[in-house]
Amino acid sequence: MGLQPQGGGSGGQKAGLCGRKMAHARQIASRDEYLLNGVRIFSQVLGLSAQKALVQDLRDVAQKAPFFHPKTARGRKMSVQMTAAGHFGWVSDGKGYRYEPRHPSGGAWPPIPAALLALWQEFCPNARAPECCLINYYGQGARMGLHQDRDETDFDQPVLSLSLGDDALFRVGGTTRGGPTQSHWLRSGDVALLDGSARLAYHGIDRIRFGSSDLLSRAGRLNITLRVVR
Ligand code: MD3
Ligand code: FE
Repeated sequence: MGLQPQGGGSGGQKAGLCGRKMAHARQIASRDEYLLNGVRIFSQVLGLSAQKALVQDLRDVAQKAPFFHPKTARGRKMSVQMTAAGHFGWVSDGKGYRYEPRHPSGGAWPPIPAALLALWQEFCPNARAPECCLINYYGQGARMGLHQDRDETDFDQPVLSLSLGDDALFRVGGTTRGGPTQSHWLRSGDVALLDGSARLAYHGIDRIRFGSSDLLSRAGRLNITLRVVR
């Protein structure tokens, strides 16, 4: 699979909700690659059986390291639930945002599932090994506001994202707040690669089409991000 943008296709504006103009991602290959403000999206990388196997791996992770609701900087509960695998997980509590070698309950995080390490090898062959596999769960009404990921040390290392379960409206802007954004529906099995200048792009999840997929036993969406954090 070619990882370089392949050109072609033209940008377009479509009327979004409330008649507002919504900028859509530019399709950069015949069918399966999109570019949103430098974020590359590879659609349908994982087939159904690979997705099902991964969901089981993630269930095993969540059994050892249960999901929790992190707190926002203002001390409110985030709507997204999180857990992690690998040497570090991301935690957010009264002491702020940071990567920690232990789950809030005190135990080490479980190892990163092998299938995810293989995906990292395929998409990020020149990067260091991932040290964190962050797992986000979006239930009904959960969303994630526009933010940058800056708690890692080396922004030259990529972040790889995998979507599982319900469709999600993903939004990407530039590296400063308030600029134009582009949106794209992520589906189960899609991969997003965040590297280069896009590594520090503002991004978020506006909404979930709750119940759109039956991959998970309860409706909702899982997003997996693999990260180098030190
Ligand atoms: C663009 N997660 O965990 S994944 C996050 O779908 C996060 O759960 C969203 O934003 C989710 O921090 C979006 C795609 C993603 C992940 C990391 C990025 C896009 C990114 C880092 C830099 C730029
Ligand atoms: Fe993020």
